[in-house]
Amino acid sequence: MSKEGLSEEEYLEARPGLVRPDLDGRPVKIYGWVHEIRDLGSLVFLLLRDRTGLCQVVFNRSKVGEDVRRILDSLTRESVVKVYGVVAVTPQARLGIEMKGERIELLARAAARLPYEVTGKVQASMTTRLDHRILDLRKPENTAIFLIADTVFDAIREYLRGEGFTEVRTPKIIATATEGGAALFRVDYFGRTAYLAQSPQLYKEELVTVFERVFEIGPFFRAEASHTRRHVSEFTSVDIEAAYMNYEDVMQVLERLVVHVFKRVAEERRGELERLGVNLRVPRAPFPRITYDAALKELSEMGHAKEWGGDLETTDLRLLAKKHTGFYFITHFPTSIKPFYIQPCDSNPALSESFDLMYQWLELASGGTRISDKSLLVRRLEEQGLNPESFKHHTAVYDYGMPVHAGWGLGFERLLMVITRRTNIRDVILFPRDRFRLTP
Ligand code: AMO
Repeated sequence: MSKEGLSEEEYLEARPGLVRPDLDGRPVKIYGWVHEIRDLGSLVFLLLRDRTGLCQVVFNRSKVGEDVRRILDSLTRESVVKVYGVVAVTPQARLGIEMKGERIELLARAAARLPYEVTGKVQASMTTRLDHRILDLRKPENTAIFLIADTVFDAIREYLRGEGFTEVRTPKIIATATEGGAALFRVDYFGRTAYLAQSPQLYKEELVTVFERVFEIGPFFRAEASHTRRHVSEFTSVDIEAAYMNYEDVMQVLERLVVHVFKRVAEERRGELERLGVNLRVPRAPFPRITYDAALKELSEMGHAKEWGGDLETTDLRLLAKKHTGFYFITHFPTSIKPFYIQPCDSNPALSESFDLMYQWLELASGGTRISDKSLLVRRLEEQGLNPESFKHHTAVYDYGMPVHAGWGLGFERLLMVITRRTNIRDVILFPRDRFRLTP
């Protein structure tokens, strides 16, 4: 049956990835980018793409008008078109379904020669991919990563709000370092030296004296000299801080949050996970916990004895990951390798009420109970060679009623790497910034 002559309203508005068998026989109209063109002379196959996925449209040259043929003859990949046609379940087609094209409108023409192959038929290096990131992001599997990210953001907010946390924004231009001075970016701030914030640490602690439970999802900056697959200069941190909680309480918030995020992604992003070839298994809380001391013992049993007191290096973590294949916590790090604000254990002040959340060998988060006693905080600043005077605005808050509190910072992109099974953090950042990359 020819559908020619149908009015605009008679075509159902559809999306390329949502042209499904239930629409069989229906006249539909879709917008999309031209992903591929296969011209067989009498038949022209277009693959149209938008964020929902791909749809094949087949035009029979002998059955369409001269205006349609003219557009098809000069069509370029990545042009934006609107296509009208009838859905047909077609078992022999790659996607099992296609549209029999009737009309096409050219909405935006793309250049005939593009600097990058969106179909992914040509393997591209990470450098080439990032140089042409907008085109790279159009690859269906890359689009899928960021659709999943959108759900992760939403699930994090939903979970934390449900637990009584208030979302806050803290300054990104600051006067003093919180996580150690080496990794700071300097900014010329009207003739004074300022820095880009590495973490909302001190602000989030201060804010528990107002809101009790706060969280922030925001960009933070680290002048990382090391060029690795898990470090960038600008990353997104999910931070929480809660009054009347200790490290164990906030570890529970963290593991439940991770489970909630995985559940929502598994439920709502099935198509995107499929595009990525990921079979997402929702982890179960509680996650295993091992102490720093136990980790050293495990390492020693693996023939890799380590002196007590040093940080766990990548080689150590890779060894631990042989045994710890999912999420797990490492707790009670030596106080000396933790930031000044972390609470030493009462029973043994050489150890601290601290933890890292790990996935295999990747560190995802760190946190702990914070010092809530002013004199101890000042002493810890001094012990770490920091000048308490530079922190006077912060330490003053401890004179205004500072409850016990705890919190953590979770690397959003690292969590996204685990969910999407990407091994390079640059894959999960729209426009990554690292030591060698400032554009695009
Ligand atoms: P930390 O410095 O461990 O802790 O950072 C917290 C988490 O942020 C992520 N992260 C990074 N991700 C990508 N690139 C980087 N350069 C980078 N640096 C850190 C990691 C890391 O586990 N204030 C404390 C948190 C707290 O105690 O609340 C802090 O910033 O996933």
